[in-house]
Amino acid sequence: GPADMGVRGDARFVVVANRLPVDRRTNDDGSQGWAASPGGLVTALIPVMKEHGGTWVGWGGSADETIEPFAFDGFGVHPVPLSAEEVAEYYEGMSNTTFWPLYHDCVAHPEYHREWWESYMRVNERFAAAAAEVAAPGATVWVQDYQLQNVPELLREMRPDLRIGFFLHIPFPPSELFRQLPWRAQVIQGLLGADLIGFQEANSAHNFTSLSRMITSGRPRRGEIHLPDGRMVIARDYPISIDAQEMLNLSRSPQVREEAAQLRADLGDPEHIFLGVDRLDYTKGLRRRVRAFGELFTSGQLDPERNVYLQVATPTREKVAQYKALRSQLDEMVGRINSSVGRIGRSPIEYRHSSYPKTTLAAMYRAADVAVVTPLRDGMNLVAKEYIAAHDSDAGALVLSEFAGAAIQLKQAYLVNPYDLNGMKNQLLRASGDDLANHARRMRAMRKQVFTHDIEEWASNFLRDLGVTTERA
Ligand code: ADQ
Repeated sequence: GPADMGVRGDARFVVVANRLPVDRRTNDDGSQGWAASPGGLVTALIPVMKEHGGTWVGWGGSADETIEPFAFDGFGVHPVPLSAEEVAEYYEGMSNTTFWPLYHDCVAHPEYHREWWESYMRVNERFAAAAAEVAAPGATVWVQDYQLQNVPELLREMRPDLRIGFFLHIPFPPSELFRQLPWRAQVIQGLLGADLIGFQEANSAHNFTSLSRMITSGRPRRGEIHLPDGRMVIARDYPISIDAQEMLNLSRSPQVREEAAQLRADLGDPEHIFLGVDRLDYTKGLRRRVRAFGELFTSGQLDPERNVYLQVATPTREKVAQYKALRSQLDEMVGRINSSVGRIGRSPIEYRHSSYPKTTLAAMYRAADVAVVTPLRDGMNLVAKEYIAAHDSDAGALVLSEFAGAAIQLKQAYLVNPYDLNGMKNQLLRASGDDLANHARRMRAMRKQVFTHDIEEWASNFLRDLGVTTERA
């Protein structure tokens, strides 16, 4: 409000995200320092931060810890503290046990708790206040994702001079589901504080614009929402992507080539390697995927002597009950299948809980004959795009769920409905059995898509529409 007029930061570009773009690390001399977090969003936005004198506002990742703002690699880092109770209520609760399942078509049951919502709003206010503090007059602020949906409105109240963008990395659900949310009007209002709201898919943008009619009068057209105060908000799709060139360079490096050959040998030099790479999340369709492979191996339609299904699944959100249950269910399913179809020294399913460095991931993509990406619902799914960029051969195949945002861009994948087990089994067999000409045609088309529409294009398209020009390489 007017009380804080005149108190301004100097950042002309501000990113607000739940997490900071840096992780703690121990330097060679034993001192504590920071390193850029791996991941596409951080890689894409760091150049923009440097170019525009930016600051990143986010949580450092551990509870009850206060970190002073600092400069990192040419941009500002502005930490926001969270108490242990806020981590439980705002993050594990409202963000990951309410919004996450609700926005993924309720593939798990969302829980609604008033104290989680109150905590969510308090934390959103803290993030908004931090952004208001660091932003220069007339600066551009880009808010990221479902943990911070009320930041746009709260920030606009504090700083009406700012240009505010918001991007949702997960789907925005259809009205029949969204309307369950007891705080639905507040969330829509919160998002409408932005000038531009980006979604992964046109469908999500459409769901949001229709819902915004709860608040606005008149029928929104072409993603333009006209508010009673005369302001206009644009909602449209900006499908996210990856740094395809970086992934390809990595995959072609001698180290990764060697690691890929070693991996194939370690797996017993099978005819086909099927690969899954996921966070251990119930939206990723892991139970159904394992079941499909179990049936294929048991029936002999996939010969367990000549085929391997390699699944890496990084545990996440381990304090949330649904994730704990998923982990033990999968352990049990994989154990049961391997103990009945494998033989000593040879398991048809190789299942690992670890998180792997980028080079190992690239080696897996390079070695895999078939990548299997079968989420029940997914905003985009970057693994599908990473496989296409890294699999430097025409002889490869992608089995992809229709319910991943990526299916809109990767039309030449072997598309599946992950709820249809027989259909999925057939597509797995078809993908591995198809001839080279078919594989080549599909892989080339998808490669063209991923290399033309990379993460840099995603960021510059969004920022252009928000009124920021970036230097494109
Ligand atoms: P996620 O749900 O995390 O992202 P995804 O897009 O697949 O899903 O990204 C996962 C990333 O983690 C990939 O870059 C992958 O390489 C990496 N990863 C996964 N398992 C790993 C492992 N075992 N070891 C190392 N790395 C691993 C959310 C949305 C998605 C959306 C992205 C970006 O849910 O739909 O695509 O944000 O907007």
